[in-house]
Amino acid sequence: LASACVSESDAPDAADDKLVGKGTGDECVIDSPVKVGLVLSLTGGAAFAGEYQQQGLELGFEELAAKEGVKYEVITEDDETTLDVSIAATEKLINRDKVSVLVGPTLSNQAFSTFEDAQEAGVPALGISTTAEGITEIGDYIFRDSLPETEALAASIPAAKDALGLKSVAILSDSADEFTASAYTTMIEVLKSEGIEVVADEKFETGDEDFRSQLTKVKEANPDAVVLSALPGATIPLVKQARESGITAPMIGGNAFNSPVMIKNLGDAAEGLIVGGAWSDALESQGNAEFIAAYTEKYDRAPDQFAAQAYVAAQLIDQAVRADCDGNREAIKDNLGQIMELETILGPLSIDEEGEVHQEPVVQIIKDGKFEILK
Ligand code: 1QQ
Repeated sequence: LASACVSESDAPDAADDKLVGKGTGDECVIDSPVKVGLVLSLTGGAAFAGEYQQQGLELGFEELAAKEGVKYEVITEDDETTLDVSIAATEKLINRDKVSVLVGPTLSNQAFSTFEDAQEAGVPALGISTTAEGITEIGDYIFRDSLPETEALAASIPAAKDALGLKSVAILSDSADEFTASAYTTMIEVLKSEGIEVVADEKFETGDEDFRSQLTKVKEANPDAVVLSALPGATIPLVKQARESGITAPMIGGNAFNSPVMIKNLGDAAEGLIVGGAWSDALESQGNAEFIAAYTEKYDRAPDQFAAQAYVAAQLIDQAVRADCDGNREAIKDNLGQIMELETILGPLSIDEEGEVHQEPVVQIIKDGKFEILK
């Protein structure tokens, strides 16, 4: 039985012939533009990341437009940080626009549904910020260039342990979101293997605004640090209320912390926050300085990790298209799973046949209002 709202289009690769070109690699020439569909949270709770992603992708595809031979038509949909809208946007891009490849959605929470639909329709989908465990297991059409939380936390928690001499922590986690719930499971595993005791383990739900009852328990437990699994909507009031209630312990966060939005909104309360991630402006990776300069010039603000991962997505798609000089869904799917040690602004990056990304994590700490590399 076909899924309720997404069925494979009657002529999935209607423009097949036109999307197969002559030559390979840099000499590749494809006559029709390759259609790329973006599903991003441009409004709502995850817009803190979605806006940076849109700009990173725009810059990436703009630079590709200057290269000969392959043109891209980018179609952008805002999923409003809502599951229903994300599903409908994905369906439109697949069936109406007949895109060759999807990028996004912003949140794992949406991806666990929309990637199922992409898989069923046979459309390759590239996650750029979806970090939950199990994303790429959805199927062979699903890829990501976003370092999974299992890797990021496996780097950040030991680094925090070394830097702070951690023996005990309190965990505060959002149990309603797929990404934060998944990250929670990883945190428990990593803390256990590091021999760090969990002295308080408190839950809340996406949208909660008052964390005082949980924070009272955290304060009583007197941990060496607080580990947080939350989206920014909760993180900002939560960290503020923690500091107001007299909790001074350092905080360790997940992928949602890799954002200047945290620093802007938390001010002094952001100091000392530790987070593992995929990118830093201090990373001496190939092209990073040029990327930062071009982005800052164009958008009048510095890029963040979400912009960097989005920018790399354009490069990965171009690599996959040019590999066989073929802009169709099947060719992109086959070649995205064979990216080997590509030099990117995230450092050397590979994507394996399972669609999983491999790269070095970076652990950062917020000091004097700026991200600094801890490890
Ligand atoms: C996910 C995430 C979010 C924090 C991205 C904005 O990592 O949902 O997987």
